[in-house]
Amino acid sequence: MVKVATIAGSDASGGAGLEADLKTFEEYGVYGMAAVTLIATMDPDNEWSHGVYPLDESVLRAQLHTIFHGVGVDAAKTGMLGSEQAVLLAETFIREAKLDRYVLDPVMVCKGASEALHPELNRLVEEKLLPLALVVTPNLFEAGQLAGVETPTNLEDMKKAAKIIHKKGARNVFIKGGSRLSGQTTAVDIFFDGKNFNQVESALIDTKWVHGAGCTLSAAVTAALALGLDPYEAVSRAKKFVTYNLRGSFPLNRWVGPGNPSGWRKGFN
Ligand code: PXL
Repeated sequence: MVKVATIAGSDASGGAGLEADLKTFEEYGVYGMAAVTLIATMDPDNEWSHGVYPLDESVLRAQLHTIFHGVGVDAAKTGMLGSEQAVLLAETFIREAKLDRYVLDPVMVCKGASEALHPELNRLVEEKLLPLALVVTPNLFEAGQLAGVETPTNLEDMKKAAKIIHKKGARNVFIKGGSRLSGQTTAVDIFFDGKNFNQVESALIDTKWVHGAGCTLSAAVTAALALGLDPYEAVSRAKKFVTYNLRGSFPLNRWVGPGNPSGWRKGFN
């Protein structure tokens, strides 16, 4: 059985974070494990405002020991890390395992939360995790932050950011422009392997309340890499998976709607 792990936060509402990752792993037919970095809560009495509760370093270390030394992984991803210690622990375990198939989802924002999360960690993530990443999956804001440039608003700027991020050590860069790119009639993302750019286009879907799409995408890339797909194939497949995921989404309450990881097999196409 192919085994994958997510090192990420738990989203109590179930639409993002490690919950989205595990659902995605299941759909890909791989065995999923999770090391919980923090617990994210949302308050229905206060306009769904987010609370973030990091777990103790020792708790995360014990989980990573179970996963990496007790089971072993074919691929892993990191999502929301939330603390310096979590970044450093993820780095140590991934490096010591010599894990080639590592996907960095540099989660810096959350749908429904208006502010950038943990901006003080950006430098550390860039220094410690970016050089280990086989694939990094920033959205436009995260790409700007990782590259040290303004948030890209067009394809040219996305390409410039991708080149800088590649130079900083990620072997493959997938920037999600999606519906937020100006002047496009499709959702456009770009993939850069250090030599060539590929444009990945998909239908524009109204995602005003869907959250967890970024987690789902990076989880899908991780599972596909574990199954032996190359990075570009893994990303292209993941985009299709997320398109179905978004088409099958539904409202949970008046603030959020999760994607639907089983969308691809329920005919949402
Ligand atoms: O979608 C970003 C995200 C990642 N990880 C956790 C989250 C969220 C957004 O809610 O809660 C744990």
